[in-house]
Amino acid sequence: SRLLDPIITEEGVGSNLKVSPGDAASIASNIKYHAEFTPLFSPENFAPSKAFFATAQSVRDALIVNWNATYDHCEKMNVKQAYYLSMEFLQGRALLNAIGNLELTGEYAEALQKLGHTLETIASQEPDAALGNGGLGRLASCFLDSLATLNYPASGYGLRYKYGLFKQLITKDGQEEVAENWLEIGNPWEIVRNDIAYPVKFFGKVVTGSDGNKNWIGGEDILAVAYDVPIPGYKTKTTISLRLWSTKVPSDQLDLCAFNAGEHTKACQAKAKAEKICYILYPGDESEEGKILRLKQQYTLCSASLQDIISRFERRSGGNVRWEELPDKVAVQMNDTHPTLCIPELVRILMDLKGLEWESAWRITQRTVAYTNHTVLPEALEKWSYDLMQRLLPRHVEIIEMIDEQLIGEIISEYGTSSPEILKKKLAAMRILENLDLPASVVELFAKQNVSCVDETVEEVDSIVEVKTTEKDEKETPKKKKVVNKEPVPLPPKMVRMANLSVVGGHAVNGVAEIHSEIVKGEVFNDFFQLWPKKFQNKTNGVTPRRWIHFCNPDLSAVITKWIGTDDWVLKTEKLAELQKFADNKDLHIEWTAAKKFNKSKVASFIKQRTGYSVNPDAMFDIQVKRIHEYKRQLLNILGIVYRYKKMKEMTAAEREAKFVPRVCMFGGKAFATYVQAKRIVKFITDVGATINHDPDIGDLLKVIFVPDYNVSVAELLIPASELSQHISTAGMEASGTSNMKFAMNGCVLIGTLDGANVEIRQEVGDDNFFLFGAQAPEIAGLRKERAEGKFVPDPRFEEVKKFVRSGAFGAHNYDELLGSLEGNEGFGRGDYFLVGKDFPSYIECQERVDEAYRDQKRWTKMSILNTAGSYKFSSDRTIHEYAREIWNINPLQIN
Ligand code: HBZ
Repeated sequence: SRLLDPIITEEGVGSNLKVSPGDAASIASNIKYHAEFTPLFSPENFAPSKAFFATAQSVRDALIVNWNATYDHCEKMNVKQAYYLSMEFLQGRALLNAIGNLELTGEYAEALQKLGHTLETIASQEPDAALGNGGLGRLASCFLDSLATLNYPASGYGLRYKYGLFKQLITKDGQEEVAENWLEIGNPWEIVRNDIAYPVKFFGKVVTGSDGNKNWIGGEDILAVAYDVPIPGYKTKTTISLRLWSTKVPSDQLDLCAFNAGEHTKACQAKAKAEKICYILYPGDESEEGKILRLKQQYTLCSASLQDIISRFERRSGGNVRWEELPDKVAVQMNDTHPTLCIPELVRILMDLKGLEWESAWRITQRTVAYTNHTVLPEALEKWSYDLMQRLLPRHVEIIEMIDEQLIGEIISEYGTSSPEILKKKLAAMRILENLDLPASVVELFAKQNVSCVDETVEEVDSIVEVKTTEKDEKETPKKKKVVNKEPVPLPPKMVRMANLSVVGGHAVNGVAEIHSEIVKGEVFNDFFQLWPKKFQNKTNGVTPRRWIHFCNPDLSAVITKWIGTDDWVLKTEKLAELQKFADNKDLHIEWTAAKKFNKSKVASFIKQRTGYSVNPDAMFDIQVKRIHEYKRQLLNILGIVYRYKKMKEMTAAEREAKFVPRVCMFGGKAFATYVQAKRIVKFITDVGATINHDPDIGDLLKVIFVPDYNVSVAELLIPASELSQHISTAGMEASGTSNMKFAMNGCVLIGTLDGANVEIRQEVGDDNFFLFGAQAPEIAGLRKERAEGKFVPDPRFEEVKKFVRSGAFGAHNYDELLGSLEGNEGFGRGDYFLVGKDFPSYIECQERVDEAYRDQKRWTKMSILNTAGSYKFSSDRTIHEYAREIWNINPLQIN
């Protein structure tokens, strides 16, 4: 078995310098060795970028030993293993994390010093691995860190995108996107495994053999090749794998005749087609081509990973494969619906390739797979066109039809046929296939009872059309609008509902914070919850305390360790609670504020260098960093700032200084490239900043900074320096949020709504240490209705702010479309779906309470300490233990 999976590297073979031993001198010589023996690099050419590469390779040597040992041990023990399937892993940089986990930070710093560099400069050379969009991808990366640290037998599967998330430039027009070629200098962490490659098919057709077996033939064939990345645990040998698939054409498919005849483009067509699958993270999917590409990506991930998992299972079964035991050895976790094709793919492999009957294939699949939901926004629940999917994956659609039929049977047996109207509603809500004919038996049943099979709500004269809240974006909340449609009503499109398929095909479904899991049960999947209440669980998200406090905030970590008396808290975060008893201690206050101040000064220099603005590190650092989205309400934040600015302008200098605490308000985050309204918000923030930051009346009292190109590395810098952070989504819309946890851990006080994990954070840190405002989730539907009926009376301060913006205070730009989103339904009005106007008064009043609290630095420092002390629940170690026990049924496996 050693030959099949373990990692054999070329560089180290036969060299006694292969593995970094623990002291600085040998580390330095190992780094030099790599610099010398890597093409293009030499010890003479020891510029920082080369030094980074050689350093990373020397770290990788050390990791490989543990990596192989971990793999061998799992192979030998043949225990149940978890596989985390995700289209996104937002890894960020790896160097400091790896040497920190190996406990070699000091030694590496010293070694690099001997070579004329600082560890900090060398680490900053590493490009961020940004194979994700935001919270969902970063959660996957935190989970890998915890899995390795806690010695769980597990690994991650994803795609190796050549271009990750775009680089964001901020120009006078707002956000501009530029492709980020993160692999340009090569990736020292990955190992290409040409020995591990699986065929993946698209299109083609299904034929039934003489034995009755289904064969999927023809179409396009590609190969998925494994690239392995080591994930070291903290203070443990366990080093697990992140296996990323890259696509290529099978070698026999180069059209040699065409090539030799000079038709080079034609000859390379198949190659280009195969390779483009892994070209970019989240290709735009408005066009048909874009949709096909995204679906190809999803299927590649599912198919290659499952083939890999199955072949490992077969190998470890040693010639005695008992398929019923697959769920005793394998747990597959689907990170949202993007890997849902795992379900029909596993059924296909079991039935068509391994010869199982439908019943057992289906039972095994259900016991193996589980699904995590990350959103309640209905428009983000993935659906695919049935016709498109049937073309691309004809056999999978047949299997999905079988699953749908089985589900229909279960619904009928649960609800009976005595109330056909209820049954009809249940079928419409729960079926996987939307707008597809019911099986003949059900049609007959309804016919007998005189119930129409057609959904009358769609047949009514006025058809319902979906009006997107912005011109293009798919992911936004559509508003239903009635329009008179004289044309014959087109047939509603046939769709495959991936979320329903995930709920039906998985044995567990979980939300990512308590409030979110309740909404999942009570609203999003309520019909399924009624049918299978035991399937539904909550797993509140968490973040790794290694990256998100210990490594990114070494100064505060040292203070914590000193006061708790041990650095155990990095693994046992419940020990952070011990800080509570020192929350009033003067000496701790001095050390705590000094650490924060140091981090703030670093951020001030960074801001100067990135934006040209000078900010005062003594001002309050108020930060909102996250994807730009209307529901996250960056607009509420910036309008609050505009209100503050207007009030300042109306006062004398003395009044201003007496009333307001100096603040640096920072924003960061990327808008989806086609999300027009989000891009308008970015532009507006930068316009407001350009005015305020140059206003001599205001000086250091208020600065507004948009930090360009927010990513994991920028977060690692900003979060430790933050004092107030904003998590102000419309209640009920943010599934969890995870940056809120990182901020709290780093002693930042939160201002927020009762949404996502804010609810639990507030519970843990205490009501007095959290600034709460805004409408609550159960009120939201009623408030929207009130607005739609024209009954909402906006606060005069909200009207005042909009008027001020429209008066040209921030330039002559026309903000009608932006501000219209917050107003009625006429003209640019879009009805303020996210209730910015409703929450505005309570938000600005809450901000006044923030100022008051900050003025009392003793009180503020205490709040800061109590946030760190109360954040222990939000370690991803806790989350992973819960998944392991309650969903995966796996146990830690310590290697010696
Ligand atoms: O997942 C986020 C949630 O918004 C956030 O509340 C939660 O904390 C986090 C982790 O559970 N969701 C995302 O980040 N979602 C995506 O990035 C996404 C990506 C591709 C899609 C849809 C959503 O097609």
